[in-house]
Amino acid sequence: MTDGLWDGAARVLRENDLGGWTKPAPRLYPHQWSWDSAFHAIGLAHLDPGRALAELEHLFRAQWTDGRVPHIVFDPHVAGYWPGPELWAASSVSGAAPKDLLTSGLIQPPMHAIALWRIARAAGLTPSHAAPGPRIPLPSCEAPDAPPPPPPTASSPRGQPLLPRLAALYPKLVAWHRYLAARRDPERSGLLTVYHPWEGTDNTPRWDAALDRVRVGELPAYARHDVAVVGADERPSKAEYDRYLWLVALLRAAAYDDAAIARAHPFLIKDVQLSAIFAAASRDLGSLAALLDAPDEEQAEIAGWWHRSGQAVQKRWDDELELVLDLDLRADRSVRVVTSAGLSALILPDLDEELAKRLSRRLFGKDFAGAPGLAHPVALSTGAGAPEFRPRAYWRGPAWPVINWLLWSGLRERGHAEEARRLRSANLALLGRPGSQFAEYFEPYTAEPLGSPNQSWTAAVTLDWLAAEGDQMTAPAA
Ligand code: 9WN
Repeated sequence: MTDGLWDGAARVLRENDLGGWTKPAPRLYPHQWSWDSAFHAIGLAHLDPGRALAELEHLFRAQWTDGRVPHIVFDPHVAGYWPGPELWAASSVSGAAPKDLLTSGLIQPPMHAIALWRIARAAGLTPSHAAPGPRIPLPSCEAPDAPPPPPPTASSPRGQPLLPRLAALYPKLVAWHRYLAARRDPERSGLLTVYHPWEGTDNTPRWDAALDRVRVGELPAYARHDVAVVGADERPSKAEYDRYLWLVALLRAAAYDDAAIARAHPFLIKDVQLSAIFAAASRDLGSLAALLDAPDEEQAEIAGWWHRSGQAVQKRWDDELELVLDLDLRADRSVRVVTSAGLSALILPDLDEELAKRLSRRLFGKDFAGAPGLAHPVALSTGAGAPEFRPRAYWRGPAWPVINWLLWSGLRERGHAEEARRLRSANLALLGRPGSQFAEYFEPYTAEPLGSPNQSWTAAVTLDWLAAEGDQMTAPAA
């Protein structure tokens, strides 16, 4: 069964491979998405570290000169996808967007350094391996405005040794984290701000109250691609979609300028999950910096990011809900909604052990993996007891394997081995059921696969779970 699951997951990544990058899903998502690609790289690292690196190289070719990594890099060969590049008009409104590539103007969580560090480890580029070798000169860490390198071909750069390629990517990651630390946190609070639901877990109820306050202006008529591919009951409503589009119109009118957005945008939320991922990714960026012998000041700057965000996320702890909570800047109010984002502090590198234990109990408690009646004890995206809970609706209840992977990685890294084993086993049992099809998300009581089948990041985390050592799988449910 394990071999079949491994082969199936590898096949999904192969079939969604477009030659150096991977589309998230065969029909629903035909372009390159930012945090998806980082997860793809985590899975691909087990199959071919060079190909995993190519995934990130392709994405970072579309990095803006201000350091931001766009949440979508559009494939110009795809017709009929909406909303496409014309909605964003990125390069016509912003001088920071690349001129030769089509991108969105939003971001997604910075999983990339986590992926790159895992590639380095999978390729055997550990510090002990790197230390005796020649010092790799680091390119400048300024935001990149040099012309992009040529696309990969059979012999170049994928055939090249990995360390120089990793060294070439590293400064782009530093520029990306610098963008996040400065522009997405002008207050230097350690908490990063999102401007739009599409900057991570789209339709989560965490955004409901802030979206309710958005007054939608004149919008051109539109026909959605998503509801032509997936059932409308699983996707955002028309009222929500109108608000998404209106927020894009405002961001476009602000030319995606962070200072202008901070002054006037109606949707500004300090996102704990984004900030926790930033902290964990900055720790891994620090490991890469040490591997590459980056200057001391830069290593200190990187360490400062993960300490600051790690502390800030822990301060968002709410004793009553036993979760960390987002902060709605416009309403000056905590977002008191029970979702898996509230558990994301589990991935913080310097999480207080007492808090870790409480979060772990919460994860396995009645709102999440311990909810009565679940087909498999996996973490739900929205708490089963929350008024917003809807077991079939996108981020409003279904179980998402990638989010489970994130929580699992946190448990594992802090040495909560038994809990990590339980979560991994439950997820692999769900993914190993006949007909699971590496779905984007799952109805948690029936295990019905929902969203897109053959979702690349689901396949990628399956590979990583299967490759994880020291754990025994339980048999899949009949
Ligand atoms: C919009 C690709 C992306 C993920 C997001 C997920 C969903 C897109 C959509 O799919 O978002 O960006 O059309 O709903 O919410 O996390 O990156 O898999």
